[in-house]
Amino acid sequence: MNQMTPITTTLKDWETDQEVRWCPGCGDYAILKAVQRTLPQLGADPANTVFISGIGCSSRFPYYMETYGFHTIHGRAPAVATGVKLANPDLDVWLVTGDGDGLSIGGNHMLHVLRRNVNMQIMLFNNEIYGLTKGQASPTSRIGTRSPSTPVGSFDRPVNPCAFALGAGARFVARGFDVSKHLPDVLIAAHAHQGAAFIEIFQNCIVYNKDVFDGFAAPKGAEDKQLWLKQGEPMLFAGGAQGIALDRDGLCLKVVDVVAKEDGTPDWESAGVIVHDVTNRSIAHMLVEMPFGAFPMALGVLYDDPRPTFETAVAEERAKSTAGKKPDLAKLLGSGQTWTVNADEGHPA
Ligand SMILES: Cc1ncc(C[n+]2csc(CCOP(=O)(O)OP(=O)(O)O)c2C)c(N)n1
Ligand code: SF4
Ligand SMILES: [Mg+2]
Repeated sequence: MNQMTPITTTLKDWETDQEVRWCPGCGDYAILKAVQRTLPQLGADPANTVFISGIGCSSRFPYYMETYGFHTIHGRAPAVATGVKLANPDLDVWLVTGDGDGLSIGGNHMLHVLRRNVNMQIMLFNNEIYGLTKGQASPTSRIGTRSPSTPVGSFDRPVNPCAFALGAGARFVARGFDVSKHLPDVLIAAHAHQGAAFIEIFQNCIVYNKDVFDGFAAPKGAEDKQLWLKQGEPMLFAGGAQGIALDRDGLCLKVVDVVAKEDGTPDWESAGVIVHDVTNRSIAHMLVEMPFGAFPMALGVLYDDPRPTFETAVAEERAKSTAGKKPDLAKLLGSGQTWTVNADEGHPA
């Protein structure tokens, strides 16, 4: 995020008159609404906000936000967004990408925006498929996914977006899903973070990969399947009947049962349940790798530990290298290997 003077807007101020081209029932609609609901809470100013995307259904997002936007080229949103942020560090930059755009053709660009720690919010809509091009398997498609490009089922190992982000050096990693009521809180935390804030948003592609996240996203039984992490709070789920503890011998996480105290509150301390510390990078690595099924899905802010941003370092470097010097364009152009073309003698051989 940037330092803004908060202004008052409503959800309506962020809506456009553009015809929305997503399929009816697509999870992208819910994410769009969550963002339009969150920006007024942040005091965001449309005149100072820009959404930058690549190519894909998800990347149509900037058209539907009543603010500045740039629908760039496939996989290159991180490069363009880096340029925008460097040109005007006061802009509040949001990057929108998909699992194909951000982790297939744009994987390399994603790596660099994260390791450089350019100050922006990065929303990766993960539907585990290439939606726009009619449902080919993507780098996040799970093994066995049948698609036009994998007719007998995908057999290459999928990438875990949050593990990728941590591995690339991201200092903020979070997860949410399209229809979750907690998504605005995740976006607010991302915006508060100074630096590249990576948010994986599970998104239902109702046409080409329907309901693949139902295992944890379906309302029925959600309490048992979702672990919403909160700074300073024990990692409890299933209504407090289960929690996440550290297996100190195996150096890994484990699910433990939690018994209730006499007053009905969960006795999580006795069960060894861990308290969430967003600055603990080792635990963050374990949380993003927790296999869903044996574990609940870890959601919310998994990791948040800021470091100096790229644009601050660039500005400092510029100030240092130009300190005490007066810019002189003519001198610069006349320096080094230069020669004079004499009209009488013609062009030098
Ligand atoms: C250079 C280039 N290669 C390939 C394409 C075709 N293409 C467009 S979108 C896309 C994949 C998008 O997938 P994803 O980022 O997951 O977005 P979704 O549609 O699922 O939201 C591909 C391969 C392209 N537009 N440009
Ligand atoms: S193809 Fe899938 S991701 Fe694209 S708009 Fe339709 S439902 Fe949404
Ligand atoms: Mg996709």
